[in-house]
Amino acid sequence: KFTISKYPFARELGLKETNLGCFTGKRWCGSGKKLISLNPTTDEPLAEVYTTSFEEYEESVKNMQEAFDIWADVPAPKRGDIVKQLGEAFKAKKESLGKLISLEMGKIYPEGLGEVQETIDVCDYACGLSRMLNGTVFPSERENHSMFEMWNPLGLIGVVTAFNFPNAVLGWNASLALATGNVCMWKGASTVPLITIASMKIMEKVFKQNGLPGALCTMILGSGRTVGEKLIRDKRMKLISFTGSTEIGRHVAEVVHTDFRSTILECGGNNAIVVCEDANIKLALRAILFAAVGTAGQRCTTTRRLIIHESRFDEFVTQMVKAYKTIPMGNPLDSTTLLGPLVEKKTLKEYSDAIEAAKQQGGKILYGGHVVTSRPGNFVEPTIIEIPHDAPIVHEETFAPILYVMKFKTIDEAIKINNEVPQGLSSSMFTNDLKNLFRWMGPKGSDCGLVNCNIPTSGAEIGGAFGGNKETGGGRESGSDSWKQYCRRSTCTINHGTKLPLAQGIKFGD
Ligand code: UN1
Repeated sequence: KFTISKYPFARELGLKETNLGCFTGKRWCGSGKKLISLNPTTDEPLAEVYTTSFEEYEESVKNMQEAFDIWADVPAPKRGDIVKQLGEAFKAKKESLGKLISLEMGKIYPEGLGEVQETIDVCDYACGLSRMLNGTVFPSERENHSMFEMWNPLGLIGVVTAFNFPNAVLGWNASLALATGNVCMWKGASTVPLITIASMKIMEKVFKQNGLPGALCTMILGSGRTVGEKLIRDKRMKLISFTGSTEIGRHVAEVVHTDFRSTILECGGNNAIVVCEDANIKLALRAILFAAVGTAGQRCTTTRRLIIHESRFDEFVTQMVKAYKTIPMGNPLDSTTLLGPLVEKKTLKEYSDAIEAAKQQGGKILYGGHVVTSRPGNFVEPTIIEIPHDAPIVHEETFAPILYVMKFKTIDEAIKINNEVPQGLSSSMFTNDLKNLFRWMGPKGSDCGLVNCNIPTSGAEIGGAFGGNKETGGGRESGSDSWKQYCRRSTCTINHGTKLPLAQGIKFGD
């Protein structure tokens, strides 16, 4: 009754009709509840997966402790070389994994490939970084004293990823965590267990080939508050990196911060594009199509609000509606498709509820607004709604291709609208005017973690720090100095003299 075996790429990735959903570092098992992976395009069951039990969780943590003992002593550049090999292993499976992502999650194949490329790139980045985990040397105010900073690994780290980037977000976290000397436990989303298992198998092989413990990265699966809750509550996990809803992110923050452990939170976004009077409309249109419709509106970075200068509004919106009419919807594995399905059935209701709320709050549907019932799968029409900027629904994140459009008169008004939502992930302004641009990027500008100009809100590169402010959670992943979050910082002061001068010149019993 399961269809997974008919896909050669899934067989190549070692997937079967029945799969084990726990890798303890030493063995594959799964004596927890059974999950069924569904094809979001056809509703067909792809395969069954046995999730992780509490005993298997415990066994995995023990193996991680042993693995950390070995791994922390491996010189950083050697760790970097292993991470580089992970990147190469993902590269070798890029096409098959890209297809699997498309099949199980529903994003179109070019985006599936792009996601694996993100993992490959960040592994490369982390390898380079492994020779640059530099601490600073400070001049000591005391004679014959040296002072510097060291960055040591935290130890065991929990990484909880979402369905929408089932491979890349693991890539961002595992690459940096491993390069800095940590070991990870990965919990993938329960809607995409096959991608999680396939990715874990790729990494397992690299560890094995290098004679390293498999528990450098373990993997658990579970739905509801089962092993995931155990993971976030586990004091042995020094850092929890969580990607998902603001609601669960808040719970993670409460649990983890109570123990003074750390978090990297990447929660909801409510990203806006501001189209200025002088904007290059052609460019803006293309960017918005990618960012609002791409991944069926299921990126944290998806454009959800469009703030257009009143003088360009009618012209721009007319062109948008025209473009929306031509978006090919269908099987994400077909090369002509641009809009695939939503990940699961329950999101269809979230989509229609949001449309209903928008209508009640003064929204006018300019395009779309319906769940597609003429075919199986979780398809919805890409939707444009003209609505006041302060309608409550506009301030919520609905994980679907719904774009709210609104007008502005002055740049400061546009920035105010951009900043008035509780989330703060990504933002972009289309302008060629330096005055607008520097206002946008300056102290009174966009309050988001990603502040762009003339590009989409989505599709960030791995080299910069990725993450957002306010209810987005404040964490930063991937590039820049994000690696520091996976380390404990030690300020080290050494007296290499024979006297004991005290700081601030204090005399104490001299
Ligand atoms: C996410 O949606 O959780 O910037 C991650 C982007 C991608 C990553 C998105 N590079 O859209």
